[in-house]
Amino acid sequence: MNAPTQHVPTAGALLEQFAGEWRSATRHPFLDAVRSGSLAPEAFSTWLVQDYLFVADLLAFQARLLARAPRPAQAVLAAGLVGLEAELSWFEQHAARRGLGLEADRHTLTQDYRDFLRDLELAPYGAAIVALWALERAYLEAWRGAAPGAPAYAEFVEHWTVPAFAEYVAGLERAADAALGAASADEQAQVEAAFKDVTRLEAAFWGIAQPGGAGA
Ligand code: HMH
Repeated sequence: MNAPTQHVPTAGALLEQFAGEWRSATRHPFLDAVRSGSLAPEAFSTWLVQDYLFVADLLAFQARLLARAPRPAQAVLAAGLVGLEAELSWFEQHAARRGLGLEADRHTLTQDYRDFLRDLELAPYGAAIVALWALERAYLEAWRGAAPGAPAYAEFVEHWTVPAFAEYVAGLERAADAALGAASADEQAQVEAAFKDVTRLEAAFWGIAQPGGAGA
């Protein structure tokens, strides 16, 4: 009856614990320029090609994560994989329409993100599912902040803010919370490190089309 409330870590608590980092991951001059229309089309194209390469790497990461996920998390991860494959097709259609080639080399930042996802395959499942949730949630919040977007970019902003995407992110959060509830202190530390790494990588990625390449 008088037992102390046990502290169960949640994914949502990380957003407050690392509020400054989260802000950097979800607000950026690139997104402001998408909203206002001041973004040069070439800069958007550069970013778009690198994001396509990122999504291809994310698909590989998520396929391996699904293979080691606990039974209750399989549905959201499997649906997410189908969604990522469709997302690649969507990028390919838009690239064709813009006359863009997608066979570009990876930018240093895209390669860094790929290496991070590779390393997560050796980390505890909890750290990996929290990282996946965090990177999808950051993307959703970032694009919500750019809504509705200047006419040239509005269809992209809409695509990345649809309710189905928000529901997917909520499903990932449930899977992340389930993993956190069972995490040891050591795993919890790895979760926090992975979360912070995601915020750093997301923040840098928005600057990928800047002259000089934002941290490249
Ligand atoms: C950089 N983060 C980045 N790109 C994306 N497409 C997502 C997250 C969401 O899939």
